[in-house]
Amino acid sequence: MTKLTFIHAADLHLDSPFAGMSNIPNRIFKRLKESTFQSAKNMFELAIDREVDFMLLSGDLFDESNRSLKAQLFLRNQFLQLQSHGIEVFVIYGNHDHLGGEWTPIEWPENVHVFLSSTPSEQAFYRDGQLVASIYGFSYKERAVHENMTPYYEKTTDAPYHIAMLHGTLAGQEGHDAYAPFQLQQLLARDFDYWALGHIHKRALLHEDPMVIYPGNMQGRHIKETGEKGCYVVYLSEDAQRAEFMSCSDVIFETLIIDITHTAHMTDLVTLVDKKMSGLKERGVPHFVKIELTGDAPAYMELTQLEVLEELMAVLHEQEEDEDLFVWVMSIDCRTHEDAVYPEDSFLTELTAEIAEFDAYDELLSPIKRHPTYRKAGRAFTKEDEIDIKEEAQRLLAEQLKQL
Ligand SMILES: [Mn+2]
Repeated sequence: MTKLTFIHAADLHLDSPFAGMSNIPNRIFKRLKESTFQSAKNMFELAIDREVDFMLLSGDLFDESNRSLKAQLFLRNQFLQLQSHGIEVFVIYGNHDHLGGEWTPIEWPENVHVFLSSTPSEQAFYRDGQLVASIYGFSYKERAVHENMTPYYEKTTDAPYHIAMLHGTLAGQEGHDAYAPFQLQQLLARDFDYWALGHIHKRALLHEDPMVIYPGNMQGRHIKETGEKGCYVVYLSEDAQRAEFMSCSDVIFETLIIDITHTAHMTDLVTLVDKKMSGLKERGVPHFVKIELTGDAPAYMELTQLEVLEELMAVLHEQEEDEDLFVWVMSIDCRTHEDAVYPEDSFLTELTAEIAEFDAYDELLSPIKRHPTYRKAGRAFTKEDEIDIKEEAQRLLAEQLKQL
């Protein structure tokens, strides 16, 4: 049986606006704004480098359903590059780039195969005139697809390999819109050779034989999407299967947890923070970091006003002059000794429960939603946003309680 080599990626979210981060200086923001393109470029170069047979893009190639022209032209150019190297591309669209959106379409080159059906259909991959793989997939015809689509995946050819593409949610994943939900066992029961998933932004190898993989997104876009992001290079043969993760991130988000128990002065703390930041720089990739100071609060900290941390942040920002390699601090939080200082545990428990139950976002946001600025520039909150907001509220309330 022949061998197959391909790249599996998803959730490129090209041309993400990074709207919430536009307060950072222009030279830094520019790098961030281009990062969804650069990370994708890194992947396309990898495909050519590894001489893969084809590439699978499992949905959310575009961030917005109106698909910016910039993003489309970028992809077209990249696809043309692949074409000149004889590499084919198979594409499904997800909830972000669903087919119900309005955009000015451009033509894809002939090596690009898009699944436009709203239930899985088959497209063939030939090598030297021989059918080598059947690839199956569907695209979202509107933003929300709530149906479990796994029963519709059927092997319809006698190809040596059958590969399924699916943009959807593994049942029980918190914080993601539960589109096209499925259970792992349901996928396995379809008896495919590989499941190329998309939608969940954290990469995960759900199963090894056959491989079922979420590659995660290509580029972290906020502080919750930490670490290296990228794609998988997959090798299939009759008796072996292997998937290799390759980082493609152009910038990396990271949380730096720094234990300050043994610092005696503010200068020790600054030295410690500097050391951690230099460590990140050694990776050779720009970073955006959130710093959390933990441990037992040293004596000098008790006299330290929180504004000093703001000042420290400003000092750290001034050090970052190189726009090709920087560590940009987004926040410094002091979390020393946190759980010991809640005044009344039972009260806090009740408060936490109350927050967890809250779901009246629509009601709360309706005055804002009527505002013309929001209508022009705002976007709907996702489940993920709602969880973030809750967590932040919880943290702020706990901090307030500490001061009582
Ligand atoms: Mn998605």
